[in-house]
Amino acid sequence: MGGDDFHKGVKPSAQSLDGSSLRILIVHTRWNQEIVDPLVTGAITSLEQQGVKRENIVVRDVPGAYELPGAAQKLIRQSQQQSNLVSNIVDDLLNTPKLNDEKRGPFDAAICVGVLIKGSTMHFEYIAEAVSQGIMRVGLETGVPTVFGVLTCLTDDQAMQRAGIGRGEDKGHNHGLDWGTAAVEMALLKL
Ligand code: DLZ
Repeated sequence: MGGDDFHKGVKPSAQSLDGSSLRILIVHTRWNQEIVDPLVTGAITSLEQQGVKRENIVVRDVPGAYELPGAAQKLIRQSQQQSNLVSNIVDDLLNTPKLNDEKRGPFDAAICVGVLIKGSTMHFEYIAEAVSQGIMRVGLETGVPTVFGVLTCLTDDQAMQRAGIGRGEDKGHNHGLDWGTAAVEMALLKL
């Protein structure tokens, strides 16, 4: 490990990823929004690179990271109660304008995006623990892969580097790009 051939971070999947049939949820925080925004943009960019149509990416925001698991679970459950067929019939009856390829129905994956930055109290530890456990539970309990897109950083600079907006010459790497790819890979996972 650590030699020239060491690949830091995630290696691309050997599986070919075609996200063109997928519907993806992104829930992000408004806390630390200057850092969250590029992460969300990164996630959307990589979803689109894997073929997900922009109209099938639903983006919602919540106040802070603590709210991410509850919001993701609520929106996923709502989507699981929507049927493509019924929504289409209702849309037709109400004459609701609809984008061409827009899908309805259950989300195939979700991405929770937030940035926790350690302060001088224990708040960070409590929120980070609750949010990471909460997001894991959402995925397992709903059966919808839910990506942990939450940075847990000790400084602003660490967070900015991981959003690709570092202050120095090296802007770092936007982890949102990896989260979009992870969502598509997990949504398409099968035997
Ligand atoms: C309260 C709080 C603090 C101190 N720090 C952050 C943070 O760094 N990132 C974040 O997303 N949210 C933070 N919050 C807000 C909590 O996540 C939550 O929104 C409030 O405690 C209300 O439940």
